[in-house]
Amino acid sequence: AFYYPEPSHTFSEYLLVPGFTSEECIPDNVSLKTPLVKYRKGEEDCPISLNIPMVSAIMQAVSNDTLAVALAKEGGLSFIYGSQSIEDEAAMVRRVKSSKAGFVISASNLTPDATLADVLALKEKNGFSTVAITEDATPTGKLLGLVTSRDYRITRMSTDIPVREFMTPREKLITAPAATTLKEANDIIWDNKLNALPVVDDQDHLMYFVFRKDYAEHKEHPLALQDADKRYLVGAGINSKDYAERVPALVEAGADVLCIDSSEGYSVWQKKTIDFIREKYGDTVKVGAGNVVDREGFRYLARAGADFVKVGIGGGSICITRETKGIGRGQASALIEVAAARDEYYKETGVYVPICSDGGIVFDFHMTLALAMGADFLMLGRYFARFDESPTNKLMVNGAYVKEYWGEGSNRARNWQRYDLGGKNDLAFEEGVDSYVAYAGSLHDNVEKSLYKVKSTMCNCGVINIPDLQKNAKLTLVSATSIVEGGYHDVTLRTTGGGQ
Ligand code: MZP
Repeated sequence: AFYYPEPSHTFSEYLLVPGFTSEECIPDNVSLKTPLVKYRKGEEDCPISLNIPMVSAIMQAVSNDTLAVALAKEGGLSFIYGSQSIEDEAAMVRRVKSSKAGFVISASNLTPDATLADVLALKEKNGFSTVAITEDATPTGKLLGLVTSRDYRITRMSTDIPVREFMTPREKLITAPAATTLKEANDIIWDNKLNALPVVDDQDHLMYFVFRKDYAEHKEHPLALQDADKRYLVGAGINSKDYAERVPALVEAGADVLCIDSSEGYSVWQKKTIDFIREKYGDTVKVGAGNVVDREGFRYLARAGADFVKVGIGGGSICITRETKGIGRGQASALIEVAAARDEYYKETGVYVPICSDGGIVFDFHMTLALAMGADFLMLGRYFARFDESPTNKLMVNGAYVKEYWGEGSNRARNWQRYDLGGKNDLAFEEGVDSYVAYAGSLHDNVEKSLYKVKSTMCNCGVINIPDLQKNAKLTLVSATSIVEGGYHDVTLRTTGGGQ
């Protein structure tokens, strides 16, 4: 047998050592943009990237269409759970894709006194070409005004002017009713010298924009009046058994990316699944694979054509795989080795295959550690299960609100295909538990707070983007005694609270 020379470690055994913080290292300057799928780094743009490095777990208790829309609004992505019928999963994907993304800047970010410079910063950061300002800061809210690319030119004069000066007043806005064809929209755009035409429903609520540029791109399809690349991004879980039926249904429903959901991904079944997708769709359908915990597992899946690779076995909060089967590896050690394998593979081939750290994130600082250790993005289950938007019941237990959260390998989920090795179905055994997690409120509030902490830590480390964090972070293992030193100690608390 092969024995690893070092014990395997997990996140809480590490700390980041600060780097030099320069003037530019402030949380507002931090970009959390990160690649989701493989690409030739340095030669082409990543075909799908995320604005925040968070995806939600492929689990019944986590990723339905409601959570998917909420997370996509923040710039992340959900993988709709695959342990349901093909029709039901495709319907969830369809519901996410038919939600209107809009281009709305939250009112909390954009007060009437905000200056054009503030809008431009937000426009740049989010990649918007037009900012719509609505009464209640939602895509369907009453439209108050627009700041379009045309206004941008005024910046040559000054960027200190309050934004309302640049907003087209509601009464003067040219809008089109929902039934407008692309041809008609185009005529309105050109006749009025507009950059963008807001299309409104019969109650005058904003539905989407038609851009001048879009017309040029879509003029061959005059009836395809849709705002296409501005829909919410959504992913979907698949398995290595019914992929021949499930994949076409999800692709047809509009899933942007798929992921083979398996507890152990270093297997020929994953390659067969990817082969099927490549044969049928070439590279147009993106698919992640996993989970693996070492270099060999990563290389196998990268060579098999995976668009990203998920890392982690046995570290999930509801997971008992390590206790049941005795397999797995400390999440930090797994991640560090796989990140090195990804970089090695990139040097050899020029192809950067992003990796996702899946499971075991308990505290917000674990997120920063995982990114520093090389993760391109993180998959979280317990974290999202706590929020209003997750699909499970909110209950009062012992005087406190909780949400239900159960593993895909639990009797409740009965997602046996996630663990299937071709054995007898009636001998399936549990690898997950059915549990409660403390209810935590809305996804938006929590994600905003968690990521603010991540950004602050990155500033302490002297970096303002994820690639620089991965390159420059200094990490130290900590002894058991210094972990004690890291919490409060030798004092008696007057109040309870705090925590993450
Ligand atoms: P966590 O964020 O709750 O710690 O972990 C979520 C991850 O645990 C999922 O993305 C998945 O990889 C894994 N998982 C889901 N169900 C089980 C199980 O029942 C499991 N064992 O390990």
